[in-house]
Amino acid sequence: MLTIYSDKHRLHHGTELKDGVLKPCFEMPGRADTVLQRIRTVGLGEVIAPDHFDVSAYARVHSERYVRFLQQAWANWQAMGRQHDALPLTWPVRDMRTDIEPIHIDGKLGFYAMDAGVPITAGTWEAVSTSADLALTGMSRINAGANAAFALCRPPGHHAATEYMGGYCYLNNAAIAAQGFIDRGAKRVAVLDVDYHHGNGTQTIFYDRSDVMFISLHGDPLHSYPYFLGHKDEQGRGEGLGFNHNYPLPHGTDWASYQPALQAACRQLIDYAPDALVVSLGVDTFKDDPISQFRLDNEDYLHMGALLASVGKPTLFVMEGGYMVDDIGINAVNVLQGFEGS
Ligand code: 6XA
Ligand code: ZN
Repeated sequence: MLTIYSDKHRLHHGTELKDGVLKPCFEMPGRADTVLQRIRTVGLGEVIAPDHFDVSAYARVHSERYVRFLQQAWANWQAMGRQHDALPLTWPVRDMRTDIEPIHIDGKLGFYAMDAGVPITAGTWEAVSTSADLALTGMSRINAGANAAFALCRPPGHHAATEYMGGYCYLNNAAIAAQGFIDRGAKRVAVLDVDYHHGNGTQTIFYDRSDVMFISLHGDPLHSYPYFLGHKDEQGRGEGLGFNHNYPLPHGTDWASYQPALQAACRQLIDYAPDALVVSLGVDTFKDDPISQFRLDNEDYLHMGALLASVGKPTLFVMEGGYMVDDIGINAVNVLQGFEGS
């Protein structure tokens, strides 16, 4: 399988507020390096650099002012004489105004963020825009006839919505790619999110639409991040009603209980008959993941790949979460090999 990769992900490496302490993000450069190394070890296929896309491709799913904010945030932060990573501290919660964008950078950061897990550093924009370009390049290869491709995106994207970042995500790579398929003539596209965390950003972006179906299997938001979205009764709205499907699953979910949910999701995908499938591929469902609570094991990811192949559609895999244990390389590549081998 073709992989799209760039070293530019290394330009983004920041700190997050976790357990009340400012720490290096779990979302770190070594993740992509480990996955790439595994791709080379098993000889998965060609690894290519991304094409360059205009920011207007990102603004198909994000607002223009949000994209501009991401581009300018580090400069605005530095202009205040600050050296450390930019992080939000104040948010517009219930009953506060969201119709007026603040001018102060601290106001802007809160306005455009859902949490304090999205540091902005000197290299963040270059890394996140390149990450989106990886997904767009994979989309464009599939559009030109490839059956599958893997965009080794870092930073990830599925928590980022039209106008906010969160959970290590800035631009929603999977959503940008899904929209790219539509913009090139696809009638229907599906996004299946198998990351441990609900893809709140992707869900929100497509919630009112029937041309992009969103399905997510994830830790129940009653107990797991992002907490405020991802319940079963979220089924879409207006035109989009019936085109959003959530499978919240309990702590400790292993393959025996994960597999039936994935099978049901695959049946929904087959019924929908999309022109292309985008898989938000997080492997933080692994039993030893440091921040998640499922119990999938190495070989389960091979079965996952085979099940995804049974949908029978051109498939773009987009890397999401999965944290720093050596197995993230094995697990991500097992999905891709399982997909190809079936
Ligand atoms: C809170 C946890 C962020 C989860 C990120 C993730 N800082 N999303 O893996 O898929
Ligand atoms: Zn995750």
